[in-house]
Amino acid sequence: MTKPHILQVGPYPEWDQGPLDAAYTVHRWWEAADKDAFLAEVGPKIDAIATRGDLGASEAMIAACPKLKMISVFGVGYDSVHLASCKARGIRVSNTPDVLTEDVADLAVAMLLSLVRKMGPAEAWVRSGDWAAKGVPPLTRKVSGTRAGILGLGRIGTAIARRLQGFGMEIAYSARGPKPGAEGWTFVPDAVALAERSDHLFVALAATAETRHIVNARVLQALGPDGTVINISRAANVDEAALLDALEGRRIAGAALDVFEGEPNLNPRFLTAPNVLLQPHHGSGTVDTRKAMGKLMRDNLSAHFAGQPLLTPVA
Ligand code: 8YV
Repeated sequence: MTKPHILQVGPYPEWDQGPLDAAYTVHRWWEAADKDAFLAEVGPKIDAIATRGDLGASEAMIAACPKLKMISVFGVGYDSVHLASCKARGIRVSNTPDVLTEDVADLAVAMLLSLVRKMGPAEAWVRSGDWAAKGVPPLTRKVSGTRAGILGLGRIGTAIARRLQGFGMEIAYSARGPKPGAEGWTFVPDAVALAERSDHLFVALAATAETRHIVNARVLQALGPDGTVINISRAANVDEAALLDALEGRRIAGAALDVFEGEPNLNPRFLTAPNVLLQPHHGSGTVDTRKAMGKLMRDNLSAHFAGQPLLTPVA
């Protein structure tokens, strides 16, 4: 029996690559020197696409694969998959939710603490000899007992809120509507009102056309000079130019970011902006979680080719 043809958009860890190569004829798009020519050659053979949350599958890529029936995303975010094309052609799409929720929420809280308690500058203070030469570093700000605003109370937003309760923080959130099970947390209808009542604003939204730049100049002004932004979702949810202006103008206290427009090539202004914590989109980046994501990505592919329902369908 011939093996199905898979278009693989980006590299996976070896523990995933081996099983994929064993089960499918894998065409490695990211290794192609001329990607258009590569797609023109292999596209007609492709039965499924294996991609990642950060890479997706463009409209052109999908159009180049007339036999395509399924896209399996290694990641919870599928905003980079051209869903309109998938819906128009009945192409099934899966992602890898739940298995990464805890890791992403853990990193969001770690980023908050590191940013506000200035752990990066404090380590530089030790390493540079300033501790011996100048004494204790500048004082920072307390995190426990402050006010958290969660933009998007989905799986990850909820996990962040539960962690922050342990710090005695007052939790408010903005979503399409009040969430069942969020008793004790305050629902706030829009981002500006949420920012007005928050010290630390967590961006935990799925990226959609409606959420694009939801964190804008007005939200940042409402957050104020003692406020911070923590983004572990997608860069598209934040107006980066407005954020950089607010950081450089010290109109907010700081930002902790795991995602960037154009990543991994971020806006160079971030490299010199004051009080910004930069992380390389590794919210889900632990061995345990990436193994679970890879297995779920592969299990969705297997279910598809076995004619079974997808384990975690999005479309
Ligand atoms: C990506 C993510 O999958 O889950 C997501 O949507 O953004 C990440 O976990 C990451 O790009 C892995 O390569």
